[in-house]
Amino acid sequence: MARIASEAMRERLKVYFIMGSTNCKKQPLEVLTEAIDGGITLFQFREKGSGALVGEQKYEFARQLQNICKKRGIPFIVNDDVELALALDADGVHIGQDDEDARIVREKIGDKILGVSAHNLKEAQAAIAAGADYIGVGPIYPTKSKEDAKKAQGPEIIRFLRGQGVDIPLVAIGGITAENAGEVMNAGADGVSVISAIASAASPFLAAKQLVQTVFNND
Ligand code: 3NM
Repeated sequence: MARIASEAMRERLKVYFIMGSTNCKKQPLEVLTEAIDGGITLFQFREKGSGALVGEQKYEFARQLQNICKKRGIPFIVNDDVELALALDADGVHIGQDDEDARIVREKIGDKILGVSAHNLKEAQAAIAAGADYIGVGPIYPTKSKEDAKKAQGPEIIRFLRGQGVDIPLVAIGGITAENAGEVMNAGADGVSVISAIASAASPFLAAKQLVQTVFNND
């Protein structure tokens, strides 16, 4: 299998849902199913925070989520845990700046999708050089979903990176909702990624659908 083409990656990033067991109000498998029904284009399994599953339980939970994604044709990305991604033969891995070096992860995962979080131009350029397929840029707005989140930078960070010639597929993250997704897209993002806007919604289906409508209308 070859590396994902840039244009296909941009399409997949449009509405990127991220979730783990600690983020959900309802049964997580139901939340993911509703999000897919609502039109999400990519999924990331991110099992973090207090009460997060570990070991065999984490593996089993990931496998169940992956099965749902497989049935519905949604690529399944694993946050941080390269060994889990390889064990499950996931579609890709997403790593942050504090995780394993992106070059080493690229070597380990071959042609699978590699996403890297970047917060400034230097990190974005390093991620590109290391072989990232996309970068995640954030936090755009204040977020409660990440314990060690940095200061919110606003959509301007995306406009700045694009202005500096960063043309890799780029997804924005942090505090994004259906209300502010339009301005994030207008700033030059290929898509938005969200945890709470979908995982904490009373109706993950409706929440995903609203995001999809906003993002595709602002494309
Ligand atoms: N990474 P919500 S912000 C997982 O800035 C994550 O890199 C961020 O959750 C970064 O959509 C974030 O609920 C949390 O704000 C996003």
